[in-house]
Amino acid sequence: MSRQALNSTGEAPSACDVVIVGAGFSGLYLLHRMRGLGLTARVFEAGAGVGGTWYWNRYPGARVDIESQEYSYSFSEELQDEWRWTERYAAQPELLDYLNHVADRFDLRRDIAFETRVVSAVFDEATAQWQVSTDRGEVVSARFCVMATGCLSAPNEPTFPGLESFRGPTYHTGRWPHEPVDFSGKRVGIIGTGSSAIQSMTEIAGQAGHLYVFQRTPNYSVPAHNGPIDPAVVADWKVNGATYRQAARLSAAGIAAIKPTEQLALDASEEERRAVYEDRWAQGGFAVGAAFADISIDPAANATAAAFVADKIRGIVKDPQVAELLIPRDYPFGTKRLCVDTGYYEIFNRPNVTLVDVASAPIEAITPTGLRTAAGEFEVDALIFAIGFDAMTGALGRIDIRGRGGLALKEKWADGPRTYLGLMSAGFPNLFMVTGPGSPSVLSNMIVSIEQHVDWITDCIEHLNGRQLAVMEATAEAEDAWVAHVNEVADTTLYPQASSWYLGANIPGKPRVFMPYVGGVGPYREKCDEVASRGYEGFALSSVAGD
Ligand code: N01
Repeated sequence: MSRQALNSTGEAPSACDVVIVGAGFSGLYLLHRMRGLGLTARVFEAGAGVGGTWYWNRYPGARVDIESQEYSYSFSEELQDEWRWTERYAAQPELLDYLNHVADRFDLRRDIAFETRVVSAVFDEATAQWQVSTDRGEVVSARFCVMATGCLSAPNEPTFPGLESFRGPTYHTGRWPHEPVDFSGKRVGIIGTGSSAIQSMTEIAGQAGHLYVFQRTPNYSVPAHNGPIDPAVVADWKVNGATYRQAARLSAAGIAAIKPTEQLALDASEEERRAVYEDRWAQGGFAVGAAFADISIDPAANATAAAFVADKIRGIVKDPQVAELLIPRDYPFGTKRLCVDTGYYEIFNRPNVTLVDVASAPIEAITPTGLRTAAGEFEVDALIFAIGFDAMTGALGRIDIRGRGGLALKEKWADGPRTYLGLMSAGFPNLFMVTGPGSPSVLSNMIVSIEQHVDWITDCIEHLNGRQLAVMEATAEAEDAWVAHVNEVADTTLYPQASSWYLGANIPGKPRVFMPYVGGVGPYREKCDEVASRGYEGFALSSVAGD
């Protein structure tokens, strides 16, 4: 039976071919591709502007940690030719300018409803339509629904006791205000030492009267060596950009600048190893993480990388006690997302920065004037929560998504996300996810993975339309096999050894399942292409809606 929802005005839902949730890198490109197929599409975006991650994460120091020219769309030659990046690693304002430029250049805004959050998406089996409802009371009926909701878009909300009693301003790095925040002369406390904290405190340390860094788990961080973009790189990309793009698509992490290696750390002598690590450290960014082929799989090899970075920390941080506190010990190198910084460890040599170990003396409460740990009181004027996100499944879980038989995606995923290729979940026909759990996503250059998914989804819809097929759905068998494969590959690596957000370990009660696919961007793409070339093997395609 059809259960048609109504708009808050009492009117029947408006209809379109595709509803897209989110107007970040994924949603914008999807809209462009859907229009290219001649389809009507509506995009719903919670923010007041386009940009997704780069709309929300406006904290000081926010910047990408993949080189700008690689962290940009490749689908349009003209776009690539006309856009000029100014820095090796673009900062948030420039990335947001870029995405606004894309929205204007491809005339995307007219199909985007801003400040509109999708609250539910319900599949009506009788008509094979998704009924998508927003917090503005609108209901839209669409054949396809694509979740372009991002992997790191649902903030981990602070729940510290006494939080509401704090008299000063509080900030979450993932929901930073639009107007500049002035910390001059202020005592600032920051909770967390992940990428967002590391980037922001590097800036804030220079402004605040005093910065207290509340660290529970130290993170490995490597230098970005950021600066104005090298004109030689720009010139090289003009000639070889297409080759680099293709290399990125076939690579492990979707990054052409990281040269693959077959060399094993344990086959190299101590001197050779050090030379390789030094060379990669000097290159900047993630290069160190891929210095040897066995770092992510062999504990002894991994320990050589960990020891190298520990030595670097000891060399930078003058106070030996602080240096030791900053050295990670509880998990293998690179198994929590590596941070890429601009002078992070150096801030601990400043007299106005104090590292507070909240692993040995946990945070007990937030007080009206600061924060109390088991070791004492810390008075601050402002508090920053750099405590991360409910990653990969958080944004999907905040929407009431219901598939066949009214099954809630959240219920289906109660023990961890289950998808086929990270693109669809059985029981949820015509619902696609961009960079969903079970795809390389957060272990890759997101833009390469986003383009791959959007292109695959576009080809798939074209395939269905060309054959008058109404419904497509992952089969339970294909999904089971894929989930098993994702786990199997993860278990060949050291990744599951860290209590990371990749595993959902940062959110109390979240099932511990390694969510991204660690098999590599290139092999994953091959698999997706193979599935498509075999008539979408593992998916059930049907021409009838049917109850
Ligand atoms: O979040 P995180 P993030 N008490 O989860 C701590 C991407 N990103 O926003 O490890 C005390 O990494 C927590 O401690 P612990 C990137 O993929 C990219 O920094 O749970 N501390 C940890 O230190 C990144 O990985 C870019 O013990 C608490 C921190 O908060 C991802 O986003 C820039 C706590 C959270 O770190 C997330 O990064 C920024 C508590 N109750 C982000 N709860 C670039 O591209 C949490 N913590 C450059």
